[in-house]
Amino acid sequence: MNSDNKKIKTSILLILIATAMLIGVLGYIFGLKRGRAENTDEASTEKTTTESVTTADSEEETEEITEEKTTEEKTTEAKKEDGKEDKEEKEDKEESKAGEGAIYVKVTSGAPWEKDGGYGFQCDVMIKNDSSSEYENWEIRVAGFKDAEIENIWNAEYKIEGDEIILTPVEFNKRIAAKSEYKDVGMIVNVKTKEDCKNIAKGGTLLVGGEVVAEADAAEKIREEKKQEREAKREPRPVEEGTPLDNHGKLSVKGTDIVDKNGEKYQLRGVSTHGIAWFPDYVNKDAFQTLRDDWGANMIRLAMYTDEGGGYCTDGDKDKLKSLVSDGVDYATELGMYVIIDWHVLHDLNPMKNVDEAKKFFEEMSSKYADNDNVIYEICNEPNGSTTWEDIKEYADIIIPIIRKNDKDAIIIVGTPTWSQDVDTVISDPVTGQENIMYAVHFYAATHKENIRSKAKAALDAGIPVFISEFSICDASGNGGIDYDSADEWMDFINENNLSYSSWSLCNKNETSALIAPECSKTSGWTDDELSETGQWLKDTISSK
Ligand code: IDC
Repeated sequence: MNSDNKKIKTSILLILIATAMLIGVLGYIFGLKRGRAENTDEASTEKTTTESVTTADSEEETEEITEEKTTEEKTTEAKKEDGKEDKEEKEDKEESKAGEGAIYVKVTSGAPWEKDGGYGFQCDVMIKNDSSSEYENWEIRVAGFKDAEIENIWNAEYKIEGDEIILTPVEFNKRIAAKSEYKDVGMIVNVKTKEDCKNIAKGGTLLVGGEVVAEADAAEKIREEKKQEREAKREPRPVEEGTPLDNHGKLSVKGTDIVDKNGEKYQLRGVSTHGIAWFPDYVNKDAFQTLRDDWGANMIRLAMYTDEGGGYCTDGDKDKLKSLVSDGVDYATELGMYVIIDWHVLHDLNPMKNVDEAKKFFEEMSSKYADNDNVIYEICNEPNGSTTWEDIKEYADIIIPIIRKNDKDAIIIVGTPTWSQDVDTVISDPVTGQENIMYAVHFYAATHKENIRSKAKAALDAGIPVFISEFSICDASGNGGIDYDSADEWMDFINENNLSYSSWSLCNKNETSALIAPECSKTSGWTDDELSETGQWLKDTISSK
């Protein structure tokens, strides 16, 4: 019995020990699990931040992130001072830094081609993972596919659900590794109408495990939103019966306004050619007619470079250039449009450099067009370099009397220093003893903003008439991104002050300011799809109030 009791006691003891050990082990495992769970929470917080970076349309979100960094930087600095920055903390910091990147998805669709009575286009999808997290089992949803046919697809599986196509990985791209990029997912899509092309594949959403982690390329979305905003607030300009010239006749300057033959305020809204030496094909009657009838433009500016390669005062063919100007004026006249003859000073910096050629040119032009009510002379596009208003005025005082000898009252636009940005320099010393003189302000909305508007405002307040004879909505190089907000601010300013404007430039050069899409070779009769993004914006802008 005794030995039995001993056995029982030993067994109980063993059971107790085992239970204690089990509790210990369970506790450990549970603790580990909790730790993991907390880590997962951290990871998902990190993902949310990543997402907000990705979809950050609002400046606030971006600012928040910058602020976080600053605090982190500050803490690091303080730690450095204390000499406390140990290895572990350093690792932590590196890890969170690495985690700051975002995951992006971009959906682009190429220009459509005609096919079997419908249209085909290529759609490319790119995923870029700048973060330190790895993603698995992704899917991308892209809208507009209800009636689309997928002719061919590469590096993804697909199914169409409702209006969306759902793209999922094939074997090799299941895992999106940290700091990686997949840009070889794409497809050939067939649709029935041009309208379908407009509504398909405009953005998309990336999901991982059913959760949205990124919205497609924000730029594309913003562009669409802006277009819709414009369309919503757009009040179409009534189509004029008869031509602008028939209705408004000879223009003159009254105060800071252009007024028409009836003394009513009038606004010229037009398009500038690129250099006519380089893009002569756009000087054609059909092109001007398209701009008049489809866009509602009432003016064309003929830009003739003076000092660049092919320019009038360098190696350009003077007769050919003059006959292009003459053709341009004729087409505008036949169509009842106003026309600016622009002596496109740029590389010459100071208009005095080629003043002798300018004298001959404007003598010839003004005697030829003395009786035209629609011709406007722009005597120096953009003086720049160290050219001062005094230099320009010296030039204007030579050229204006030459024009006036023949053409008593045409509007003459005088350029201003610093690429026609410094119109405020005119205030203290404008051209005197002459009527119908205006001063150029040029802007490129992504570069020039309130700093230039305030100069224009100062000039207007001082009674100096301003003409926006050249502008675009990209940056000053004529290229780069479009700044729609700045463009809106400029258009409000322009309309509030009844300023006339013409936009750079009528050509299909592969630069943002070109109004025609680079792949379109037509020189008139463009459909909206054949316009560049700037062209579409300008058309919407001119054709609305
Ligand atoms: C640019 C053209 C570009 C051309 C260049 C030549 O867009 O294709 O190669 O001239 O120098 C201006 C000028 C205008 C510029 C334009 C964009 O009046 O001639 O055109 N710009 O840089 N002023 C500000 C911008």
